[in-house]
Amino acid sequence: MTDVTFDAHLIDRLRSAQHIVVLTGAGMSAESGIATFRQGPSALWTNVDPEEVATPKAFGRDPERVWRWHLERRDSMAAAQPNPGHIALAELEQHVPRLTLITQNVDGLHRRAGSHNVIELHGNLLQARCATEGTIYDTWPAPPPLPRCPECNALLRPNVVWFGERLDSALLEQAQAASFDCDMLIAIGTSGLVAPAATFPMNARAQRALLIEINPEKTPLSRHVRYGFRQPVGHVLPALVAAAWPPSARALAPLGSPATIKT
Ligand code: BV8
Repeated sequence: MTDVTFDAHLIDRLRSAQHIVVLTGAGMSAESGIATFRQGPSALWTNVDPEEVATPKAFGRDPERVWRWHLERRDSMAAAQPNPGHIALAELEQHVPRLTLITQNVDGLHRRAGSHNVIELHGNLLQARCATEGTIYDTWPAPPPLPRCPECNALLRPNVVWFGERLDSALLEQAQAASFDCDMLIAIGTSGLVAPAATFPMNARAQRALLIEINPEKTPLSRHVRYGFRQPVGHVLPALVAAAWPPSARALAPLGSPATIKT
């Protein structure tokens, strides 16, 4: 992988940012061994139709199949570890006055890496929710064949947002407000195809925030960003944070000096 270089303007903007929004998608967790949705032979939607496993209708039609598909992903997420990209984001949060991390991912890895201000826009697959009362459970009885709510005996469902389902309105409002307020938005590991998450970078652009994308592939967002890094997040983000806030006790290089990190 080639060295990553960052120009002085980007480093200055990062160091002086007052509110950074970070939007992450499945690519953020790819280096933790968790499958993405749309890219390559192991991509989830290459091997199953989302209409069969990721909609309320699918759950009504065949809850056992929906649970089997989700439990397989949940087990891989529970076994996964945060990667250097997750860890760099947690470090970035410590350096800036305010960082809002909006994730489409349901693997819980941002919080496990130490990020605090995390909006889990599409829920958390390590939790289950009562399909009737909405009570959320961090643990639940193994599906015998289907897990049921200990309170009301209704079916439990994975605590994620399926296609065609509304997002939690409070989380959505929080994410939208952040995207209109930030002075920088970094989109990481998302194909930018799913609404309403895909609208946040455009909100940021509308109020002249600096747009950055970290994704080995181009996306519909790519033509709008000021800086596009076509490499894996685990390679780019730790280098970017180290370039802006060198880990040694050395005094920070004077503002305006370029930084190249050998990685
Ligand atoms: C709603 C559940 C309204 C959790 C998910 C027609 C046009 C436009 C919109 C629609 C439409 N028809 C329907 C809609 C709305 C629909 C939608 O947007 N559909 C799309 C597909 C067209 N949206 C919804 O249904 C949402 N709800 O709108 O409700 C409503 C109003 C009133 C009443 C009722 C309803 C709900 C959307 C949430 C769906 N749930 N997941 C889970 O199980 O995971 S979506 C799923 O795909 C993910 O959660 C994620 O959000 C989404 C996008 O995937 P990405 O995260 O971007 O992942 P992907 O694989 O696509 O891309 C990965 C990227 O990473 C790639 O670019 C790759 O290059 C890159 N990468 C790989 N490795 C790395 C890397 N990058 C960096 N480093 C690496 N190492």
